[in-house]
Amino acid sequence: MVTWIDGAEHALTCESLALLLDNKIPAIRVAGFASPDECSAFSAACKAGRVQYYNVAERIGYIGLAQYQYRWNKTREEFLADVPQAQEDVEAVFHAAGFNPVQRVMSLLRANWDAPVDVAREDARHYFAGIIRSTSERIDLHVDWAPVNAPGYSIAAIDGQVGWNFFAEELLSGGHTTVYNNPWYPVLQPGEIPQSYGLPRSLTEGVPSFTYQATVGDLVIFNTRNPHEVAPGNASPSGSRVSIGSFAGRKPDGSLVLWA
Ligand SMILES: O=C(O)CCC(=O)C(=O)O
Ligand SMILES: [Fe+2]
Repeated sequence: MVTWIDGAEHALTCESLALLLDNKIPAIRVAGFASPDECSAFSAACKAGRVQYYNVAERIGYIGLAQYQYRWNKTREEFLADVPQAQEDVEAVFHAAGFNPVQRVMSLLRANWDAPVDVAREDARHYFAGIIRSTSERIDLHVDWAPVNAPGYSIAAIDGQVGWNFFAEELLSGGHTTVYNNPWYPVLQPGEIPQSYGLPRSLTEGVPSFTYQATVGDLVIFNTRNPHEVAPGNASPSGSRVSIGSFAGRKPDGSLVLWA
């Protein structure tokens, strides 16, 4: 059982990123990742973009795609075929906003990692990285762990997974994220991909937790193999919690691959 060595947010360094991938610290924050002007431009561009909705009870808007939407009913081929459209949809937002948060994150990671950092690939074909989300609803308790969620994909061959999110707009209240230090080791049935969303509270009982605020302009990174959830909140009439994020997994050769 890996335990956090402290309960603090850390600055981004090569050392802190390795500690986070090994689940030894709860989170990394890059304060002031984007300026206030960039945040308002990004948020406005998101709201004007091609927003879709997940098929979960809560109304969570998104632009782009998530690999885990394909895990049960769709093939890897269908996933890869949908990547260009998703890329087009987020690039329209980046263009309207005047900046590309995914490129900025990749530059930051490259400056703080000793091995290659790139978008994940399946042979020569790229995954999609950088899903935009807009909601004031809760995001239920879940884990994101590709070795279990994405068998048969190249991203399954990782030994650590973190997720980054940049927050372009925050709620008036609520909207904080809680991460529970209880890395996921589900009991697996052969050939079955288990449910990883709406997980039981037994996974969080008596478990150390860490809560972060989705502060505008900041980038926050945490280990997504831990169960985590986002609290609902109150938005102003046209307000929302607007974020963009992806996962980063560490391959056995030490390189980092990004996907959403
Ligand atoms: O929006 C957040 O704070 C976390 C979202 C999430 O579940 C993730 O990045 O894996
Ligand atoms: Fe997540």
